[in-house]
Amino acid sequence: MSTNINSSPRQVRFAVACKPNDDSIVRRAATYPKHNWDYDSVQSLTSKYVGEPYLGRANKLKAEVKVMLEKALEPINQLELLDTLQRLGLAHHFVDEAKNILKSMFHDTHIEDTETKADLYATALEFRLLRQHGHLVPQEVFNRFKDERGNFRANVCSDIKGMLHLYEASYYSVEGESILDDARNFTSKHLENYVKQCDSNEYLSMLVIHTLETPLAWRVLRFEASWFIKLYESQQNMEPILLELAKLDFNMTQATHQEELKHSSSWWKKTGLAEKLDFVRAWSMESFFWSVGFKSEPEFGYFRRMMTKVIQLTTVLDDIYDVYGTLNELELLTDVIVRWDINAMDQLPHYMKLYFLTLYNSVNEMAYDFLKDQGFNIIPYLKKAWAAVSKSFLLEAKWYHAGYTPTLEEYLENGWISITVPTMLRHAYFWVTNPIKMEKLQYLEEFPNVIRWSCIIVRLLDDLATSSDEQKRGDAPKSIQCYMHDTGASEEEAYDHIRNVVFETWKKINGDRFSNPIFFETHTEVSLNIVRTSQSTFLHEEGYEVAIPKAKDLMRSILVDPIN
Ligand code: 0FV
Ligand code: MN
Ligand code: MN
Ligand code: MN
Ligand code: MN
Repeated sequence: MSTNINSSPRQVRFAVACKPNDDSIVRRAATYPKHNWDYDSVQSLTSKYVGEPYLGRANKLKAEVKVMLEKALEPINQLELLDTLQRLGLAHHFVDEAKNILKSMFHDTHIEDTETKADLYATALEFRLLRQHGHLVPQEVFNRFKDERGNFRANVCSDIKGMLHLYEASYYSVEGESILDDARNFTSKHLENYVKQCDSNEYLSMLVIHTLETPLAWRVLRFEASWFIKLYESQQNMEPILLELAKLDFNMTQATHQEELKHSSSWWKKTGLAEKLDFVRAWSMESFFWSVGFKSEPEFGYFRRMMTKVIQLTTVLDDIYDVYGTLNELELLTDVIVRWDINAMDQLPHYMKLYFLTLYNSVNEMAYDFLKDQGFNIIPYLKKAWAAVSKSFLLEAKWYHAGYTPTLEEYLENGWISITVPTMLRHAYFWVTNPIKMEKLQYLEEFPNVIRWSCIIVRLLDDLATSSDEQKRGDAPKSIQCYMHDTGASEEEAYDHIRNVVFETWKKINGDRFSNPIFFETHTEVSLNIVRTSQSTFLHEEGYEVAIPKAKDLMRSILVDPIN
């Protein structure tokens, strides 16, 4: 079959319609590792942590924790409590309390207050929590720990706990903050040395190792909880009330997730796409797991069930464009998706018909739910999301077939869409907002910076993790290759450059925290959690072979095993 990109859609359509099962077509193949979560074991998941008396007990414990927060004697005790609640996965139950405590702390402590006696640990912890909640504490609070020449003092190095918290704090930097850049370089060097000679079974060493792997600012708190609860339990001065609440809350939430997962896995099985399109990544359990990373609280079950469909359907679509489809077929599919027209479907090859009708039915059903609940037709918005992602996929396919390497800038203009995050976020708005607001919808349609930056980071992380496999299999050049082509840099330099762009883009996001009111809205939180889900789970630079076994363990701990 010819792959002339200039043929008119009508001619192409005719050619394909006449030869729906042309065996002479040479197709690429991808060897994605299999995941093997079998349907029956997913369906048989059960948990006892449902309903009373667990609910009653959890509410009682929550009330006790509120009293603890009020009664904490010193600011440092309050800060530690807030930090622990976060890591135990409980922060979302105490949002108002945290807000009030930190607000009054920000008014009390002062910037010019160089007389403060707070040590590095307390200063860094306060700095991190205040910044996280949108209070712009100046980086200069760390000048006290430097000597006249501007270097961190030698005695600081022996304070591992302080160093650890300074390192975590440095991930809240905005562009141009050199004190925090220095702090990160300085602490990471020392902490890495410390790790080489420490006892890796001790509480503090375990925290350091964990943090160097991924800082807290880049972690999904729900995923952090399963790890931290066990560590917390081993600590001498742990608070039994917190431990009990953390376990209970974790297990109750897991029970809710399990029921949703069963729905998602039934939906996927019913589509039949895994058997009919055997070249695709059938990752419905992973898709569900990612949706947990995006928003994990029990009351967002509808969000997760629908988001799973969106993720699984974009993944299949991506495989059609990157692996299986011929350019002619892809032009046809793009045309049908853009038109969102069931009548145009007959012109597609059989496998694309199966895909398109699944997509069409699934998305229209979501729109129907919304019409029923909020009386507003969102099909125009949803179909636009699918049109945009298909067009971005098609452009990459054209680049591949033409052997064309875009500039990094040209690549990213398209790549932030082809990573599929904008499609997810366009749907997400309707599932986390009730009632929706037209002005906000209009505003989000333009993709405000903080959202666009999130998409760019996920694209770059994906390229760092997957582009070497993609280039071997045959795929359009990704950011690494574009940068090498632009600048003549080596592969290693290109990886470094892209990692650095990720870092700088996070700084831009951090900057918005202090100036943009949308920062603390649920939709933006989802957007940042998409970045964190990518960062702390499936995108490993060593590729899927490393990422998948690791993710599998994490998935078990979040979705399958309760904490005893
Ligand atoms: C990326 O696939 C990937 F793993 C997908 C589609 C899932 C997205 C999930 C999240 C953002 C949480 P691949 O590397 O094939 O994508 P590209 O765009 O490089 O083809
Ligand atoms: Mn909870
Ligand atoms: Mn792909
Ligand atoms: Mn792709
Ligand atoms: Mn990729």
